[in-house]
Parts: sequence; structure tokens; C-alpha cells
Amino acid sequence: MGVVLAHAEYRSSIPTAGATLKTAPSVVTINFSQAVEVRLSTFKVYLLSAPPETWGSSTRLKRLARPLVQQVLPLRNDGSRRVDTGVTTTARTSKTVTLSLKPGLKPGAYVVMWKNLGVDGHTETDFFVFVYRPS
Ligand SMILES: [Cu+2]
Repeated sequence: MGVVLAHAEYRSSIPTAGATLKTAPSVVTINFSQAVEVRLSTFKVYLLSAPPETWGSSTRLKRLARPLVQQVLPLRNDGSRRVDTGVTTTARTSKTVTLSLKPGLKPGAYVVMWKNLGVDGHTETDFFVFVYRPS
């Protein structure tokens, strides 16, 4: 393509970054610009402590999410605090990674975060937020 892509960057996801959903998702799928080493990467979903008046502003949600990501992404044994139950992608390397979510999500803003290891050997830390707001 003539364009140098830095690492395994976010390309797209389901739910989409910034999406507001009326029904709770049961999985999250992230597509990256290059394959990642699935087992050597970390993926987590957390509920974001964000008041409902912020749910319409992805700028405010991102600002609230950033310190949470820095705090919890390195944690181990945080399964009880996480909203996901882990990666279901079984391939060793994949451009697409899927996580299962715990059932019974409550309305709120959710942060999907990762530190991935691309097949080029570089790591990338990033996140996105989606909102579950049943009407
Ligand atoms: Cu790279």
C-alpha cells in the first residue's frame, strides 16, 4: 500500500467504538491492522464509572476511560471486576479477536482495552468505549 502501519492498530470492532446499543452485547470483536499473538496479548472489558449525562459524549467518555485503562490493564486475577470472561479466539495469531461478555450487563459505558503484541513484535495499547442504554 505504500503506507507504513504502526503495529497492530485498531481498525474496526463490533460493537463499533463510540456506539450506543439498545441491547446488551454478548461478545466484543476487534479487528486489527495486522495479526496479533492472541495468547501473548491482554484484552479486557470493564464497566466505566461514568454518569449518564456523559454517555452521549465519546470525548468525555474517553477522558474518563484513560486513567481506568492505565490502572487496570496491568492487573492480574481481576476476573471478578471484569465484564468479559476472556478471549474465545483460538488461533495463535489473528487479525480478529473476540471476547465473551458476562450475561446481564447493566446499562452503562463499557471500556474495551488491550495491550496487544503484533506479529511484527511490537506492542500497542489502546481502548474504545461503547454505551449500553436500553430505551
Ligand atoms: Cu509495529
